[in-house]
Amino acid sequence: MDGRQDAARRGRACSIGSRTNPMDLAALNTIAERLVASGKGILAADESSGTIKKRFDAIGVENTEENRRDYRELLFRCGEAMNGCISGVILFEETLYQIGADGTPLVKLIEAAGAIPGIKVDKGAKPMAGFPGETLTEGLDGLGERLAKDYAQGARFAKWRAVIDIADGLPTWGAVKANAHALARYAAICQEAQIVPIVEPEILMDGAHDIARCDEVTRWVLQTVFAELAEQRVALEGIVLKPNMVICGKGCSSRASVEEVAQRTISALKATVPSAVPGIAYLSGGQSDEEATAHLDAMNRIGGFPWKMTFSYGRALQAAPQKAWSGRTENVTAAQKAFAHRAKMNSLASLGRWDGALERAA
Ligand code: 5MM
Repeated sequence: MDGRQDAARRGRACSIGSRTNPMDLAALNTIAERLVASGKGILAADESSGTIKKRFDAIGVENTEENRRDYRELLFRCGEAMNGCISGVILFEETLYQIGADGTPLVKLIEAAGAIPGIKVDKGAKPMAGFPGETLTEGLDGLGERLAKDYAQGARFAKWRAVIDIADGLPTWGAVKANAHALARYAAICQEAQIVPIVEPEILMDGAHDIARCDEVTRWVLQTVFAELAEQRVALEGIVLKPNMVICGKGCSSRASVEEVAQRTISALKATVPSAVPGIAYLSGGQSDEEATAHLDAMNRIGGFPWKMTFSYGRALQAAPQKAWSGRTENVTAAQKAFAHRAKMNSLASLGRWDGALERAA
């Protein structure tokens, strides 16, 4: 069978193939829509043990289970941020099953604030055999069984992050294709488990590439991801996309304006992301807190796209509260204030109503 016949056969299989599993797409769509509800966005608090160690090292806090619990508990107990601005929280497995200092399961604190608990299910980006300098995200083995337990524990959405690096000769087609395929298999398994998959293909900001190169790679990766999602029969109404913005590499000598980042990101997504997707929730990727907010705000001011556009930030929501907390009980209120401020700023940005003056006033 040649390539064209194979493509035709696949197309037919996709269009006439129907799922035999009892997936409830309307319920998946309801969760996806809630995650991108107006004025709300997602808190990415799913740092794996190695990543949270880096964050704690930076503020002089020992990486113990108790410290991780105390830190995350202070975020989930921050009503000012959680009630009005946060739609869902992505958790590392430990946190989904963790009990707070007073005996309340942390997942109950999130639910009590009206937010949806989610779970990071990938096992990390590992060096990809045969592809020096590139990674493939792993974690598909046993995923269905893990998701059943996570659902019983309260998780209603999941996250899988594929990592794509831009460098000389990178990314390669082999790595883009393999990562997109893994994302699509993950998404199909999640939907079968009645869990909304957040599909996160992250193109890193590391390197000296300019914004045009990021634009080109972002389009290529998103096209490939959506082709794979279609082949794996993932229902787009029941996912949320978590992409990078189209932005210069950190080492690039010329910086793009906020307006250019917003325009290029919108046009790259319009060219590659079907309108059936309910929402886009961006990662911050190492942008400063204020940059991440300004870019989201600029996109929502421009408007004219078919999806909600909001945030799913890790660092851009948490850097300020982590610094304010620094592991001290007496700093909990200050840390919650810092978290509430960033959550409010990003909530306004998701509506295109942020103003830089609000940062200086705070
Ligand atoms: C919060 O960090 C998440 C987990 O990272 P590791 O697997 O490296 O521990 C990460 O996937 C995060 O959700 C995304 O990168 C978005 O976070 P940022 O900080 O880029 O907004």
